[in-house]
Amino acid sequence: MEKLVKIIVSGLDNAGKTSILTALDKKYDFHKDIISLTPTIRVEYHTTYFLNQKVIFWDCGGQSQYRELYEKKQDIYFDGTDLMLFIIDIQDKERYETSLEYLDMILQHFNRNKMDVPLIISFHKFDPEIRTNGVYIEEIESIRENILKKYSNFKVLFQQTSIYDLISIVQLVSYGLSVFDDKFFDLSELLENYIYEFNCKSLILFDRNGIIISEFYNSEIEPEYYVELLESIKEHLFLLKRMQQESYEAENNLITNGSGLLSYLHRIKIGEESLFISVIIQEKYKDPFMEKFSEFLIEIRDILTPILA
Ligand SMILES: Nc1nc2c(ncn2[C@@H]2O[C@H](COP(=O)(O)OP(=O)(O)OP(=O)(O)O)[C@@H](O)[C@H]2O)c(=O)[nH]1
Ligand SMILES: [Mg+2]
Repeated sequence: MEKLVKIIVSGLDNAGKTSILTALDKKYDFHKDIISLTPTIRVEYHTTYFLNQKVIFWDCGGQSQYRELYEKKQDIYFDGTDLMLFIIDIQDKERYETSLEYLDMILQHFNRNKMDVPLIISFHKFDPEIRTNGVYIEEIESIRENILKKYSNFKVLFQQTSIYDLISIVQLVSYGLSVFDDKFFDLSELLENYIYEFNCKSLILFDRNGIIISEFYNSEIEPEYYVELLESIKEHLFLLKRMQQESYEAENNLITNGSGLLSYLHRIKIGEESLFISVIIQEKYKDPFMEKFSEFLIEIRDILTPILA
């Protein structure tokens, strides 16, 4: 039986909801499409698959007339929600209040109906150039604390995102989707063990759409590797698209870049599903890594097979 997952994406107009979903769909070359976006009229539906689950994103246009409509017809819009992504434009200071009032309207509906909906709240437009700006960091922290205090009965995760940081967008959705199955916990434990076995910088499992199923990063990533690490992961997102094409025969791809890092992408097939393992590692650890990799593949298959069955 196919499971249907309903994800509500809400937040004020101009917050960046449709941009996030467009970036997620396209993965590359999405900037052109985002420039030409117009405000969403009522609700637009985006469908994707996460492993064997069909996921429908309800992109709820945030202009005031639509917010009023959702408030009047709460059951039509919010019932059956499995997860809510709430997007706050961190650069739109004047409207933090309005944004939080909108959040409150929805959460009160969930409360009245005893709906235990997990939430992901994203501080969006946290662009690379403002990341070190103390003012934004303080604002984020204070909004976060208030939300946690006020809605302690909800399971809330926070994220900072920007369309100029594709990984942050991929992570936003990945966290959300993995709340649906406890087996993801075993997976993350396995990755944590192997990150130290391999001595690698990052170990990520992507589904065929480039959504992160599970990921682990080495706790000691030297600053000089950081930018390159993110670049290599981004390249893996493009590469896995190419590896899906008929003409791409190889099951793996190994690239050495100048600075001594190796990036390795490996496709595994389980039933009908293709999944991708991405490893970024220093060149000097390559041989022991290659020796242990087949053992890792066996273990990861053992965990994934029942999830996909
Ligand atoms: N600086 C910056 N701008 C962004 C980012 N994400 C989206 N934008 C811009 O924000 C504007 C609004 O984006 P939309 O995605 O249309 O906003 P929306 O939340 O869907 O708005 P409604 O459909 O009216 O609810 C666009 O001009 C985007 O280019 C971001 O991460 N950083
Ligand atoms: Mg929109």
